[in-house]
Amino acid sequence: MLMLAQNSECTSTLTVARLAQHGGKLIHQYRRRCLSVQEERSLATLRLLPTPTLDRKLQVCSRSFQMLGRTLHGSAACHRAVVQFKLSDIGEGITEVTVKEWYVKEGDRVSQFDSICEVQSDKASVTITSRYDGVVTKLYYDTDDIALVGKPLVDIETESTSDVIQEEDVVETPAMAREEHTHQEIKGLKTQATPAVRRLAMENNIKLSEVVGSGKDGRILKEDILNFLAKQTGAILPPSPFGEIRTPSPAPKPPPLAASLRVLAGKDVTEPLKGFQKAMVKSMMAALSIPHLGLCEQVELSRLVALRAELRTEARGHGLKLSYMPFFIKAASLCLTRFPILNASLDESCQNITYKASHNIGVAMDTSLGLLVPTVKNVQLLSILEVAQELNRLQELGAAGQLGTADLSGGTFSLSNIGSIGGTYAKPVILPPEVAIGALGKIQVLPRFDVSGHVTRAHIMNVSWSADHRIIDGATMCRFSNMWRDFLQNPASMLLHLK
Ligand code: CAO
Repeated sequence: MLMLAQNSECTSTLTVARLAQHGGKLIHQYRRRCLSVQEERSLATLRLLPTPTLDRKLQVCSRSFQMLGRTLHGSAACHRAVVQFKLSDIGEGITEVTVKEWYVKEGDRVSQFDSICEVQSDKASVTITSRYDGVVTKLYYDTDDIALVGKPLVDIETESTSDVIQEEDVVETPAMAREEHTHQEIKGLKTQATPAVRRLAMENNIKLSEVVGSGKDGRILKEDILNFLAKQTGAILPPSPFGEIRTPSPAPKPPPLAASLRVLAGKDVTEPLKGFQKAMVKSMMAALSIPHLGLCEQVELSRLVALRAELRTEARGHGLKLSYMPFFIKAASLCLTRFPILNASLDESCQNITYKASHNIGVAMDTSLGLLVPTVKNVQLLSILEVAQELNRLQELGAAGQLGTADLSGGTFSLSNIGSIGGTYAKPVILPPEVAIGALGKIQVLPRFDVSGHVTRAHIMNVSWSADHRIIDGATMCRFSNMWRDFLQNPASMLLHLK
């Protein structure tokens, strides 16, 4: 009771307007809940029932109330400041991005980790999230504008304490987010939360491992702590005032209909190259400087077709789609172990070759944003099922237009399965700094002679290899191709080499 009285005193120092704005409803509900626990306690005492549970509830309730009082009191005391939220360095030499979509408008409230906008660099699509609680007062760009790294993106009028204001602006991709926030190892699991959220949890004796994070990648937010407390006390929290702009996952982007419609209407349309198109220009111009060696081969995949049919049900049991790609990728990795020069890079002055230890196999992917090449990392360490799992993940991200820089960089060798769309032959272009790539055509049922000279049905796929002829000769490419073909024609033989 004494604690409640102190807290009531504390809240009375807040102005009515502030209360309305910052959670008067919340306080009211907590107060009501705490009082009802108190009433429950009195009733229990009257009925001579044991009260330890109620006492605990009351303690927890008081703690939450104290915490709320502190938070709101702090808010009342702090001054408002406008923070210019700048677009930070995304890395990889990126200096500008295209603003694809705003998730906020001027006047919207944001809290930490709310998505502000989606931008597209020439390497990846990146979600920018807020590090501040406050109100967005200015957007510096319109959709489709080019935003410059280091320049202001939005202004946010903050209502937080000064230690938050001093924090650096943040640009976040799913992968970078993991580095940006502090981690806590708990029984092999990592919990993600900002120091402020951790402090809140600590002050209320809450173990982060017991809280389910509702932020991106399971990150624990301030609200999760409040909800956790509410569950302990039985209080009902009001809906988040920031709920309407919480982390929207961008829907697959429709094709740019406007331009094509205008073309259909008989008008020429000229528009600037942006994002991934720009990146394609850059990497393909760089590829032009590579003398390409080409080699084509036919692969008889009847055994693989039968094997996949057998294994896909089991993969489905693991919640995975098992296509042919994981076999193609794993076979390529086994061959790269034998032919490391195909998993290498040549420096710009053509003086040094670097043989890469990791087999990071890029997979050309037809995504909602166009052609991208995410990489399955360290294939040499993965089982076929693990490759399938990673490919499934990348495909899901690709379909949602959410592939980040980490998934799109670091490739050491590539495969392009144009056959999944229906192409029979292709002439793949090497993606520098890689030195080789394979294009896979569609698997067709065609007549072939068996060993006794009888015509049989066979599943045939064309594969076309391109290699950097400055460092790779035709014989090496051909031996690699033979080995890859043999693994897939007799997939059981891969077993002997799997670790
Ligand atoms: N021949 C016949 N069928 C094929 C096939 C092929 N070469 N490749 C895939 N398939 C089948 C799959 O087995 C799957 O069938 P089921 O539903 O029966 O399993 C179906 O086609 C769809 O496969 P998928 O495309 O979802 O998955 P995947 O692992 O085979 O391919 C990916 C993944 C990312 C390579 C593919 O989706 C893709 O984007 N391909 C286009 C690549 C591209 O654009 N290349 C050009 C680059 S240069 O501009």
